[in-house]
Amino acid sequence: MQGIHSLKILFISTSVAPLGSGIGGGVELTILNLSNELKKRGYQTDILAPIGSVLEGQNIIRIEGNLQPKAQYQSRTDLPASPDNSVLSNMCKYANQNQSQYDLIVNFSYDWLPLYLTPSFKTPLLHFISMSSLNDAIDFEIKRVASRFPNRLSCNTHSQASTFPVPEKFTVLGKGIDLAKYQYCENPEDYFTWVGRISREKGLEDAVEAADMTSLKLVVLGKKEDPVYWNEIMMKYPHTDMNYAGFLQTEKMQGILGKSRALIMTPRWIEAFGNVIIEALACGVPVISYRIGGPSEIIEDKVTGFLAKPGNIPEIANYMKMIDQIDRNMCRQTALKNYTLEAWCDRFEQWIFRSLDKDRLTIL
Ligand code: HBI
Repeated sequence: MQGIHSLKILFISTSVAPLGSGIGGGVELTILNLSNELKKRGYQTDILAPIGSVLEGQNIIRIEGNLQPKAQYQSRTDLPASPDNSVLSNMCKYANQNQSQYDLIVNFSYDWLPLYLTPSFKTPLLHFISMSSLNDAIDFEIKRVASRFPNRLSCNTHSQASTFPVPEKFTVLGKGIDLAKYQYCENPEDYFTWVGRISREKGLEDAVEAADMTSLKLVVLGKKEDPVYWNEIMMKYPHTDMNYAGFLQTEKMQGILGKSRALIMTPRWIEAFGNVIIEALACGVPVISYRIGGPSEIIEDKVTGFLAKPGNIPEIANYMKMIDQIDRNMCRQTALKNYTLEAWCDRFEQWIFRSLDKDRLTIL
């Protein structure tokens, strides 16, 4: 669907790290891919992001200030956090002061403040919610936005939406990637991969335990966001056949991921989506994960991978031994059918048009 209105959109990026650092996780790829596809359709996109952000080919407006504490490390009852000279509040202030230059603003940060400020914007402020429910104060603001501004909330999957008090108020967008960037690999080498931010909620230790049980090789890719956690795993599994390949940009990352026998994904939280799952499928790589959150909606059990009972590591290990049963070409075909950038951006456009029409109606 072509962008009929070819609007001017301001993105508010995640506020926990500069874009391109890898600590912004899936949202970095989400913003890059959406912005690229929207520009192809005639839109203009500006991206508000912390100083130090780098995102190829994008128009970034760099904002100074102290980074936001990560929501996944806070407790459910923590009050909204705001450091002094907060980069998030500086981004919100910039957006508010310059809102008349834009047709709409889309917030990608998972925080209380932009949600709370929604009514104070004349230009419609929409929210892409990047994670499952983590905090009561944020949930409350999501509920308030949902009741006053229909169609202002989107997220990745139905299982992510169902973690919030108003699941029916979310537009579920799924995800898409630029499949041309992922090379299909028919004959893998003899190793498995784990790809993600190395932090406790991503559950690397389960995949290492499964590799240890099966004596199968595991290659780990991703930012060492929590070095203490990494060292704990190294101490606990000194003899496991695993190696760390670093945090790599897409081209190099998919070169290693694509040659693996399978991606092992072992989240300890309700993964909102799991970009890396569709990146794996795009390369023909099956995925072994837990039957919870995004993986349970994306992986077709026994067709594009296997789904184990959450936390059941022996089941993960067993599936690693059975992985050759999965047809790698079927994995690639699934990515081509369900996860193209074009289809995802169509859904994003439908969401913003629905929201804008609604707003025009409320203003009229
Ligand atoms: N935490 N407070 C906060 N705000 C964010 O925008 C945020 C986060 N934690 C993780 C995160 N964003 C990104 O890794 C998302 O891709 C999940």
